Amino acid sequence: MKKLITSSIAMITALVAVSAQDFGYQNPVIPGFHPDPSVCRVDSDYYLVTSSFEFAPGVPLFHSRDLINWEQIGHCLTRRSQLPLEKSGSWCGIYAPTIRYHDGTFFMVTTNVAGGGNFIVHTKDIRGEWSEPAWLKQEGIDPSLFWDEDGKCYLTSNPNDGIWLCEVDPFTGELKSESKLIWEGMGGRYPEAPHIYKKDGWYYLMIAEGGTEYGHSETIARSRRIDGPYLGNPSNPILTHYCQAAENSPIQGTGHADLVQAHDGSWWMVCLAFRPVSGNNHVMGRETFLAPVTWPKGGWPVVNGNGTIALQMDVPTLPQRPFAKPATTNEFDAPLGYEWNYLRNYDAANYEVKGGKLTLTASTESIDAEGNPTFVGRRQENINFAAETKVSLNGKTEGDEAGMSIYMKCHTHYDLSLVRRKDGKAVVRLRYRLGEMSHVEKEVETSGEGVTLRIEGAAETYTFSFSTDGKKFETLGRMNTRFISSEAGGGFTGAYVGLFAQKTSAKSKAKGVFERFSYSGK
Ligand code: 6LW
Repeated sequence: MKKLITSSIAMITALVAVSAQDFGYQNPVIPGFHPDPSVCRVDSDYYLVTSSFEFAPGVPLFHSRDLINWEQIGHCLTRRSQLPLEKSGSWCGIYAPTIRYHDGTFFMVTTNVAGGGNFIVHTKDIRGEWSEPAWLKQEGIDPSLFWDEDGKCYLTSNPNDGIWLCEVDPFTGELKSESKLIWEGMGGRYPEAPHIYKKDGWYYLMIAEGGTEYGHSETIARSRRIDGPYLGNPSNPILTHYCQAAENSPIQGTGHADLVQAHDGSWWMVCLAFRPVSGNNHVMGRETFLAPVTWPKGGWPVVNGNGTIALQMDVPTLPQRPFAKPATTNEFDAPLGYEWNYLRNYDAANYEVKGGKLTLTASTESIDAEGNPTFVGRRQENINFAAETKVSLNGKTEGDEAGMSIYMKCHTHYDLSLVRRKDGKAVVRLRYRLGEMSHVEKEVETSGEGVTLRIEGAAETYTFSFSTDGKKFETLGRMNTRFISSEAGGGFTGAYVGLFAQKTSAKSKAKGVFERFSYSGK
């Protein structure tokens, strides 16, 4: 009897310990275009970075206290000297970063493809500015850093379709040893995203294979010496949705992962994946997901039991510590938050937030080209959402334009805008740019003053409508999500809801005046 009572008490205690707050979470943990996540821990604080390609500032930086709830606290690359993006389209610019903390300093290593290659920046103040780049001579993408117990720092990246290692000075970028090929993976194409971890006397080398698409997977090897030989895990891959168990999963393309040991000793993995919306198409780019990992002493890590993940994760978690939810409406009464991004080497003088208005000075560089248009946008984070803004077109020259766009990349976007026509009239216009095709779907005459534009997103379509009194909306058209998907348009990025202003005449002084902006996921 005594035994029964004792075990009942133990059971109740266990149930209380795993309270609602320590169990279950929703994937993706960072929704919207946030690929190539890398994570590090400082005591019970976690920091995560993702890639940013042609967008500026570069490398979004997040903070969490439970690995589930993330708050953006800035960007690592905020200055032109750290982020030359003149040649960057959505296949180029800033690729996969790695973040690490060593001896009181944070390090972030990444690649500027077509803009100088691999480099490291560092800071002691995670909420402050990062250093100037220390450029690295080892090529390949997806650089990562690892400090061994003797204090030596090692760089890995993937030149020539293999994982190469060398010793590096993380402050100067000087390579202190010859680069050595240490693993070529399990035979999947594109061995990349290497990270080294040390545990129980083994060096573990985890990489991604298969490319960032449906065959994406995560594999792992280990060695007693940092420079190999590395032997693959017989149970590879440790994460993939390219398998029968995940054939019908709403999550696909899992891979490009990083591991972290939490402050309670548990292991976790962050990885990228995408959510196909209509058939085999995804529009939000690759997003950041979280999975629990069991890693027995002397053994191999196992990701969420069977190497797959779900949207609803019914697993024990760290004590959950959410942040306040961001407001859905921006009244433009404060500087734009970190969720707003610009394109390439944007001209800051073209953007003004003042007196409840965002004023965009139109540029002759159009959002259809890989230049520096006047564009500022935030990510589409939900399959179903509504975005709204009120805009006036301040310009009387033919070709003046200001509006809101579903922007995937310069050759892939749907635009709902106010445009000044040749006859001097202002119209609200729905247009698409899809590859070589540019087409005006519909135009309706308006005053060009105080027009509310609305875009609603759903799995299959975007619906574009406008209102002149803010109450009665007229639908201009519906566009298929499929045509702007990564599968159709290419590129490494994901959909933004963007505000823009452009002009065709250099003499025009056109501006787009936006009075508020709202985005809400459904
Ligand atoms: C990333 C690499 C990848 O650097 O895509 O195919 C690149 N996988 O790991 C851009 O995200």
